[in-house]
Amino acid sequence: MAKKEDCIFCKIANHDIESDYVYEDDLVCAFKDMNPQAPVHVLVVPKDHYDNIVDDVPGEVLAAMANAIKEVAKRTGIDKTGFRVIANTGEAAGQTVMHLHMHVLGGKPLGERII
Ligand code: IU
Repeated sequence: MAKKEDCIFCKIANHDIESDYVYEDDLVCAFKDMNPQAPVHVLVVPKDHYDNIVDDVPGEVLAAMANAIKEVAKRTGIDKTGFRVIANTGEAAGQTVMHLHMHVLGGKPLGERII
């Protein structure tokens, strides 16, 4: 599998650093954000390294991420109450960790929409 040296999410996704995991399969894992912005704030990341969604991400990895979002929603109960999925892409959009990840946020009213 393609890992990137010194990438914190590569380390978390492959258990070189342990985290609070919510879901895992062969291609992706989901763990709790260390600085939660909502009662449920989980990050879904691929185990292989991709900088972001503009990178050459295989369809099966994108499908696994979509399935992981659904599993996270079911396991945390936000499938019933509603949630938001965000992928900050590139520095101008506020991406701070350059390993593809999707934020799954829920468990409270999420306030203003930007679209
Ligand atoms: P961003 O979209 O790249 O800004 O999101 C990065 C997120 O990763 C942010 O919400 C951090 O709190 C979170 N995070 C984390 O959960 N664990 C870490 O070790 C690091 C960042 I570094």
